[in-house]
Amino acid sequence: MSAGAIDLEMSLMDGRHSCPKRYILVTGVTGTGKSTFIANATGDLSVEIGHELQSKTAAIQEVPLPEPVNGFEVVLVDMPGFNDTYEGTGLGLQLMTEWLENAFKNLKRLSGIIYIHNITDTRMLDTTVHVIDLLTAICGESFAPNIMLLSNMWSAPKDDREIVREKQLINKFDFWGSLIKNGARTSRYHSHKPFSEESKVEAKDIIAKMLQIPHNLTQFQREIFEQGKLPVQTLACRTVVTYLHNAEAKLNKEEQEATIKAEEETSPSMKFVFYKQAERARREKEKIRQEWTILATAIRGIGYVIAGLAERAGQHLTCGGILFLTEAVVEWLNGGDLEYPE
Ligand SMILES: Nc1nc2c(ncn2[C@@H]2O[C@H](COP(=O)(O)OP(=O)(O)OP(=O)(O)O)[C@@H](O)[C@H]2O)c(=O)[nH]1
Ligand SMILES: [Mg+2]
Repeated sequence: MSAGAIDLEMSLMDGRHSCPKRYILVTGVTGTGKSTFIANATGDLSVEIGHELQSKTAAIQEVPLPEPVNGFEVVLVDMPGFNDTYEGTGLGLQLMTEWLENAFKNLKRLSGIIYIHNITDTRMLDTTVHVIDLLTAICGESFAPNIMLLSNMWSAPKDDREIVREKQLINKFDFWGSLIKNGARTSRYHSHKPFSEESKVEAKDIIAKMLQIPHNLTQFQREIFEQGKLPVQTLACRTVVTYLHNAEAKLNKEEQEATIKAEEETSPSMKFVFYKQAERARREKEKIRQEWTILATAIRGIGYVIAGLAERAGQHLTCGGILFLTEAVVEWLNGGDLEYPE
């Protein structure tokens, strides 16, 4: 943004604020240290930090920094973490997209998104890859320079395996590679001592780097407000729908295979093991159904699409179970033959 634009923005202020305001979203998989980063940066002791396995932040919280950074008043937005499984995917999408819609309407200027990754994680889970896909879908290519991929929880003394992992994150296209190719930046956060001066200075340096880039609109905001799409028609929603659909198809296969093995097995102990596997797949599928319910009620337009498709196909579609229904939704979202229900 030009100096003139900043001057204009400042002249429009209501006097309560002495400098322009910028928002920075902090997101990532649950438990990676989003709230800790925000608490360290702001010194706000009321930010809830989780020390148990369960996700801690359940709602979005906006936390202002006590003093300006590089001439900007900064508000950090604590996002609930995406879970290690598909649980919470619908809610995560709902909260983030609702915040982005409201931000656009209320002229909240988004400087960028900090995506936190725990460098001690030894494996990239499907969910972690999905969260990056979703972030990419929400942001789009033109917002990539506003993304900071931040690794934290670095060991002291240095552990070479973490450096190797960082290289993989950067180089693999499915991980951070494609975002970096489009201009996303990376940084490390070492903060070993929560609320120490050192961790505060480090967090502020990262925030200052975010503020060097002009504020921007995400792809989701452009799709809704510039292209007039419904949330259900956005790339973000399509990404989640396809993810849930694929996860459900995989579990269906697992359940069927385990059931067949259990029936064919002669050893009672192995029979038991296979029945347990089938049971686990059924329970996981139940969680996906709950995510569908959340999406159907939360994402404007999706309930309408599902109801319309079900009505057009009549009993046939609904009798086949949710998988068949989601196949129809996925096909519709991906521009298949099915037309938008009348
Ligand atoms: N060693 C180390 N521990 C950290 C760091 N950041 C966070 N933690 C610990 O990680 C745990 C989870 O931290 P939170 O900040 O609550 O994580 P979150 O990402 O906000 O979690 P959700 O809100 O559940 O998504 C806490 O026990 C923190 O003390 C870090 O940089 N280094
Ligand atoms: Mg949190």
